[in-house]
Amino acid sequence: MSLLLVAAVLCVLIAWFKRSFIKHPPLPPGPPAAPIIGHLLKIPQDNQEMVFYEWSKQYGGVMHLHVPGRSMIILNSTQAAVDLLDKRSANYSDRPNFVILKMMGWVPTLTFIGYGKRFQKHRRLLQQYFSSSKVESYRHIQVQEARRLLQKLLGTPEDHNNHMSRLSAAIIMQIAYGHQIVKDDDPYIQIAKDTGYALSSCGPPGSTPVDLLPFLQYMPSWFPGTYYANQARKLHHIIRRLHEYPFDAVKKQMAEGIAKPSYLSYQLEQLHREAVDTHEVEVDDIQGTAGVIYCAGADTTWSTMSIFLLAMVLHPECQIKAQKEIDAVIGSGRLPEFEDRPSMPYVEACLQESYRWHNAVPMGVPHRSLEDDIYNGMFIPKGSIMVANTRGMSLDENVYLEPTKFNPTRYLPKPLGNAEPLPIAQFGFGRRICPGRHLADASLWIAIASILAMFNISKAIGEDGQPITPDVAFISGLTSHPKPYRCAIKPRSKLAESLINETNTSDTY
Ligand code: HEM
Ligand SMILES: *[C@@H]1O[C@H](CO)[C@@H](O)[C@H](O)[C@H]1NC(C)=O
Ligand SMILES: *[C@@H]1O[C@H](CO)[C@@H](O)[C@H](O)[C@H]1NC(C)=O
Ligand SMILES: *[C@@H]1O[C@H](CO)[C@@H](O)[C@H](O)[C@H]1NC(C)=O
Ligand SMILES: *[C@@H]1O[C@H](CO)[C@@H](O)[C@H](O)[C@H]1NC(C)=O
Ligand SMILES: CC(=O)N[C@H]1CO[C@H](CO)[C@@H](O)[C@@H]1O
Repeated sequence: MSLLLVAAVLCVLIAWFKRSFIKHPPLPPGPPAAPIIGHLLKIPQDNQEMVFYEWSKQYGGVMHLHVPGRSMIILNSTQAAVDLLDKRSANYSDRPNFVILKMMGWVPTLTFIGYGKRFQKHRRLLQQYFSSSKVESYRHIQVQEARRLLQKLLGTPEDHNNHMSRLSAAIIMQIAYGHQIVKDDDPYIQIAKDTGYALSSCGPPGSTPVDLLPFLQYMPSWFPGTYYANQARKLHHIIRRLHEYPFDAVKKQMAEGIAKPSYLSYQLEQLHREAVDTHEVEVDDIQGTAGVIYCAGADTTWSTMSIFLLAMVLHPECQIKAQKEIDAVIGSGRLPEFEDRPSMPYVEACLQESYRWHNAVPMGVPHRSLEDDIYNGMFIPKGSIMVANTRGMSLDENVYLEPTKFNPTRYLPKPLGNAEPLPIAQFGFGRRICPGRHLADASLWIAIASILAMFNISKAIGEDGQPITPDVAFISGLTSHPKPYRCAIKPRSKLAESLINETNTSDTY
């Protein structure tokens, strides 16, 4: 035991000496570090993105932090992220070793797979199914679910957060597993809840003590620092169920000839076809990619919806402008369709501004560098954890005027607007860029346009008769959600109400 500890300390020391005595250009700047433990105690557990953003004002767009055994490079400028993570993507697309998540049963899950053959295989499977042209063929599902959302918001507006969660999950589950949620005791709802619980009980992804000192995973449960390893073992069955349940269900449906078209049924068919000549794609590749679609897609889309709605509560002037545009384009006798999208630049700007104003994934997912590199005269050591601080990029005053303000007009061409660039960081960078971005973007657009067309969103009225202004506050995590807030959601007119009532949302899928 103590031998292992000594070995670990030695490794850290050797790395430190190597860093200190081998000649190379200077590391990027960063706050003062303590010897050996570096910035370990300075990096906060919560709200890291805002702390990094504040530091970047002093230390610039590329910062270096040092924690035992590794270098962290924090990118606050979009330019630096594009230069490194996009343009030199081949050397920046590895991932850190997510020890805890892997122990929990997230194997093989694209988000956590290192750069290599398996990474490429999973990217290919997902990119094919979620390419921008392929995604157009899922539009009927998104339209249907957006309309169901309208009906739910009409019925129980105070439950808006659940309705938005359901919209995101329902779209994903139909596309990934061919499953339509009808009842509240649906097993998929339980799986989704359990997965959410498991993810929120396993510590900060990639930076628990066990992630930093992987030998801890082999220590007994009484050993200090092993808490999350024990959690991971305890929650393992939940994550395996997420992977196995849909897979087994679809396989059974296929055998009975009643499977609906879905990612799983498509890949299973391919598996049978390809099995004859190649064994390249295996069962756990299919389970892993099908699992990651739900996990990477549902929560992120939901959070972005919730950010949009919060912005609308706080900015009635934007809402009125968007509604005027919608009325001018589609009138009041029908609901928005995807074909209307190009005719509505302001609604588009509202969606883009929701991506920028607050980010569902405020620090992206860390990459890891594969080679020593030099950028603008700064040394970036091989194996650095690369953090693209999306939040910092959204708040960059060199790019966005009054960046904390929700102001869709900023994107419109001059003289109407300020011709500021659309945000790009929200979906990540390079070979790791979110493969679900086209799907997410379309789900969000149709939901947002439909809500704006039919409802007025405003502050809820409190018991004292005064409007309640919701806090702009977030729950931190890999995916960050607005803290639950109240608001009023009312149909814009009797006509709107009957239009929602009369929409046929029975199963057309
Ligand atoms: C608004 C919704 C979404 C946001 C904000 C979002 C954001 C992100 C971000 C920031 C990353 C990390 C990129 C990087 O490492 O540079 C990512 C990765 C990923 N996303 Fe999304 N995403 C969303 C929706 C979706 C959807 C709907 C799907 C599924 C169809 C999906 C599947 C994935 C997968 C599989 C990865 C891992 C990619 C890899 O490691 O190579 N995401 N997403
Ligand atoms: C990756 O790193 C290697 C070795 O340093 C270098 O030769 C190569 O040009 C780099 N590739 C990119 C895309 O930067
Ligand atoms: C919706 O909002 C608009 C603009 O604020 C207002 O004129 C209209 O009366 C509202 N409609 C309802 C039904 O509250
Ligand atoms: C819409 O349906 C609800 C509930 O079924 C009903 O109370 C309401 O009167 C209907 N509104 C219109 C305009 O049809
Ligand atoms: C609703 O749509 C379904 C499927 O297209 C159809 O079978 C059903 O008759 C429709 N219901 C109404 C009331 O139009
Ligand atoms: C918000 C902030 O401080 N942004 C900085 C990010 O980095 C660039 C340099 O690339 C600085 O100019 C910004 O001020």
